[in-house]
Amino acid sequence: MTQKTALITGLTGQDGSYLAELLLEQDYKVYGMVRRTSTINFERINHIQDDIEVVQGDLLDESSLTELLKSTKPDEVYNLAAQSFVQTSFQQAVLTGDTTALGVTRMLNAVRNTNPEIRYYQASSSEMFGKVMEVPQTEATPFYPRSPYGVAKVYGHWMTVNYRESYNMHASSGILFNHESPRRGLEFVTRKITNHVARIKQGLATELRLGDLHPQRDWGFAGDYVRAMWLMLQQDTADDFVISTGETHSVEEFCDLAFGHVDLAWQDYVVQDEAFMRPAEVDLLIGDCTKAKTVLGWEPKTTFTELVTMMVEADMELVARQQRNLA
Ligand code: NDP
Ligand code: GDR
Repeated sequence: MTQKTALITGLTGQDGSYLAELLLEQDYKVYGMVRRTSTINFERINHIQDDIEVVQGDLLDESSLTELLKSTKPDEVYNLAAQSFVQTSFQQAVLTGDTTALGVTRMLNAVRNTNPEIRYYQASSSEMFGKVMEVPQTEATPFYPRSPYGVAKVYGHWMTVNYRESYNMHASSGILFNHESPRRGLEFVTRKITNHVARIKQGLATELRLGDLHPQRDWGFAGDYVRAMWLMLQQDTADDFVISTGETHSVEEFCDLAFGHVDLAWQDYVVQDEAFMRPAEVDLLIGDCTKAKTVLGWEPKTTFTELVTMMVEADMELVARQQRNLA
């Protein structure tokens, strides 16, 4: 069998690193696109850097994408790159639109103009459901985004559907609910909590400042979710799939479990801070992934408790290691 080639955008992000690992396990030739930065930011991919080929490109520059597709000749493109932080999207709405929305069109154009046979994965999001129109959310639930990020993702989703229908491209959209891991960025609420739990437990911090504790999210493990991305591109027909756990928990519940894991009470440390409140909030997300279970044979493996425990323990180790290195 000939070796398959994949191009991942957003390689340096949480999902890019897990997806690259999965594709290497499947014996793919993996190219990972990174944008030019003044300092190299390969923390999440250091351990696999020798096995993948890092190539330069930027979602803001279509010709860079076209050139990359010509030189790497992928069978599959996973478009994970985005301005992905919801809070920042309120302050940088235009940049978020340019990257997270128009970036999708640039990549779809590059695929179409280079080799329309390439299978394409678009990283869509449960944030598109926003002010939810039904509970739980499925592929048929209407969208009602609540942030510039959510609006940008709706655009990217529909462009993916449109290129599939207009040009017969194998373009799939994965509507992924929140997925976390020890590699999650420190500004996202789960990692912010687990990292502070570790720092508080080890005497390096005394409080954790958070915004609204009531929002509920359907939180899964990123390592489980990248498998769903890959499965979508192995189907004969491209389609859209909700990927979720079917369980929802509040930010407060996450705090309770994370602090409780190291025998602390969150109420003693969490301080509410207006600075982390959003102009419009997404109060409740819970996904129904029946279609993915039926068609892809995918289901999540990691439970909520396992996820929180894994993240707290990883941060406990990380903080201890950082302290040893400083000593
Ligand atoms: P991260 O924020 O961890 O990673 C985003 C990646 O995009 C980084 O590699 C970043 O590079 C890259 N990037 C940003 N702007 C550009 C640009 N202009 N050109 C090229 N690369 C760029 O996100 P995740 O890994 O968590 O998420 C992956 C994708 O899935 C995103 O599209 C996100 O919106 C979406 N998503 C995520 C969910 C989640 O819960 N994690 C849920 C649903 C959807 P750099 O390192 O240089 O900043
Ligand atoms: P989200 O993730 O917006 O769902 O987007 P995030 O972890 O940022 O927020 C989750 C919920 O927690 C509330 N919250 C706080 N959030 C942050 N970041 N910091 C805080 O201090 C804080 N306090 C309370 C938020 O208001 C929100 O309700 C993530 C991203 O990965 C998107 O890219 C992805 O598409 C969606 O998940 C699905």
